[in-house]
Amino acid sequence: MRYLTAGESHGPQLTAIIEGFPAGLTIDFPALNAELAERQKGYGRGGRMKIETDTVECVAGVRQTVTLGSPICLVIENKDYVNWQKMMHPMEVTGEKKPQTTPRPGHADLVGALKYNHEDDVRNVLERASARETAIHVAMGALAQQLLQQLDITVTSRVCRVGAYEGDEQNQEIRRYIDQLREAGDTVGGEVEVIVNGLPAGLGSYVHYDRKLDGILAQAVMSVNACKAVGFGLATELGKISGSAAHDQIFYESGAFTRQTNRTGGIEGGMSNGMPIIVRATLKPIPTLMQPLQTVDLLTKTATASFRERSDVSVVEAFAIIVKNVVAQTIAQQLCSQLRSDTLGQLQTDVKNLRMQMKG
Ligand code: EPS
Repeated sequence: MRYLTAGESHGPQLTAIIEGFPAGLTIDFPALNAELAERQKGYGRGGRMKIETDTVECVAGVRQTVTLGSPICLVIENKDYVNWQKMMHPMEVTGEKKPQTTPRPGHADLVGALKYNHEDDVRNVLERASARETAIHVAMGALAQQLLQQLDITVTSRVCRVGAYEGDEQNQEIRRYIDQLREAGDTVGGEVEVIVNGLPAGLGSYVHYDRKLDGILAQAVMSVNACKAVGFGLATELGKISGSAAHDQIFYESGAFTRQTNRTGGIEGGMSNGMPIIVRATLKPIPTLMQPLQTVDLLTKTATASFRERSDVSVVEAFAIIVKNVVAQTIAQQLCSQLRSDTLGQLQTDVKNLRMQMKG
C-alpha cells in the first residue's frame, strides 16, 4: 500500500490517493470525520480552526461504502480558500500576491525559498510546508484504523507533556501556561505517546535496514511537521540504564512466549515482538511567533523581524492525533506489504496464521 498527497494550506483542497488498500472493507465515514474533528481540538489553537470543519469526501476506489481494491481518492476542502482565492487560485492570474520575504526561523521558509527560487515570496513555500497537510494524513490514518480494527489491532495516543509541564492540555496549570505564552506572543511544543495493541509478532525484519519496523515507523513519524525526536518504549532512557534493567526477559506461559515488561516498546531487532508498540514523539514549538524572531530579508539582505501570520500557540493535542494516525497508516501499510492483502478476508486469514506461528 502506498500513497501520495497534494494540496496547499489555503488552496482549494487537500487530496490523497491510496493505492493497494484491500478490497472488501466497509468504511464508516462518520468515524473518519470524528477523527478529523479530534485533530482540530486542543487548547492553544489559532483562528483557522474556527473557520474549518474538516470533512472527508471520497471520490474513487469505494462503491456504496465498500472498498474496491482500486486506488482510493480522499479529499478535504479548505473552507478558508474562499478568503484566499485571489491570492491562491491555481488556474487564474489574478495579480494579487502580497509577497512575504522575511523567513521565520524554524519554518521551511528560508531553505525552501532558496532551493525553489521563491525568494520573492515565501508563501510559495509555506503553503505546502504548513501543518494543514496533516489533516489528510489523519483521514488516511483513520481509514487505516478501520482496517486494523478488523484485524483486532487498535491504536491510541495521549499527550505526555506540554513544554516543561507533565500532563495534557486539560491540566489547568498547562492552560495557564499556554495563556501566558499567547500574551507574550510565544509558542510551545511537547511530547506524545502512541500505543498499538494487538499487533502480531513478526512484522518488520532484522535482515535489512529498510525492512526494520522501528526504522520505518521512525521515518513516518519524523516526517510529521515540527516533529524533532522519535523513540520506542523507554526510548532515550535506555541509554541511561544497565542491560539488566533495560531488557524484557522471556517467559513461556499458557502455550505462548510472553514478557512481563515492555521497556523496548514492542520492537526487538526491527521486528514487532507481540507486546504493545510504544512510540514517543517530540514536537518543537511552532515557528510562527506573534513576537517575531530575528531574521534577514531575502531580497534586501538586511536584518529585520520575521513575518507574523495567524497561528497557534500549542498544537500538542493535535500532534497526538496526527502521530496516532501516521502510526496506524504505517502499520497498515506494513501488514499489507508483508501479507496477502488483495482482500480484507485474505489479510484476516494471514494475520490469524501469523499469530498462531509466532506463539511458538
Ligand atoms: C493548520 C492550519 C494553519 C495553521 C497551522 C496548522 O492555518 P493558518 O496558516 O491558515 O492559520 O493553523 O499551521 C502551522 C502550524 C504551520 O506552521 O504552518 C491546521 O489545519 O492544522
